[in-house]
Amino acid sequence: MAKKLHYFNLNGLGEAIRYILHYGGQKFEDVRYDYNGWPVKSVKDSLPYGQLPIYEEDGKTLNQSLAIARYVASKSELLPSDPWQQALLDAAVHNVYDFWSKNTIGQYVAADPEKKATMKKHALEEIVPFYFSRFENELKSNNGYFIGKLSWADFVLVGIIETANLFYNDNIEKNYPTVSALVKTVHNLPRIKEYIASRDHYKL
Ligand SMILES: N[C@@H](CCC(=O)N[C@@H](CS)C(=O)NCC(=O)O)C(=O)O
Repeated sequence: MAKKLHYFNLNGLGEAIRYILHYGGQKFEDVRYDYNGWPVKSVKDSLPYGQLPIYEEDGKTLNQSLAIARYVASKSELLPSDPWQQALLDAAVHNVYDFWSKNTIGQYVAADPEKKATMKKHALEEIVPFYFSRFENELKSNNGYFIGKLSWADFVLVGIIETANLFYNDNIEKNYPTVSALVKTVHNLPRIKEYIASRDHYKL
């Protein structure tokens, strides 16, 4: 079964999918595009909605990072069978994406240094505390995970934290011990550890 993930040579919305595939021992081709050389017109024009990530399997194509992550999670034993637990995880990943969208990272990247500093301050002092105090409570009351055991939503949270840390050059989870512990747990999973040791050092 030929599987391919197309994304930038960055963590972004692709890293959780890579983690989930590696965690489940799913063989896939990790196709990466240079973020700074984007857009490559011929590639962009070939994408269903002009954006990455894209997942391919047996000639079929899927877009939308959360749909891809959820699908590959179902093959990596990271999606529970109980519909209520599935719904809790869907809510969790949307909460994580809501956090990320509040950061308006496209505007941040394009901003001058002064504006960048203001935006980063707002993110670290307003957006992160609002969401991370909630993530912290949710994880703390569920044995350190979103639903009491490792699931795809945990990977989505860790992927977004890494992305925010790359853009802000910070460690946004530092004041949230249960969130920090989850990041460490995920990084220490044997197949994830092996993948991290082999991957590029991401830079913007
Ligand atoms: N809702 C989509 C958003 C995808 C998205 O924003 N992709 C960005 C990278 S993170 C992209 O392809 N940017 C390049 C472009 O729009 O040309 C998803 O979750 O997959």
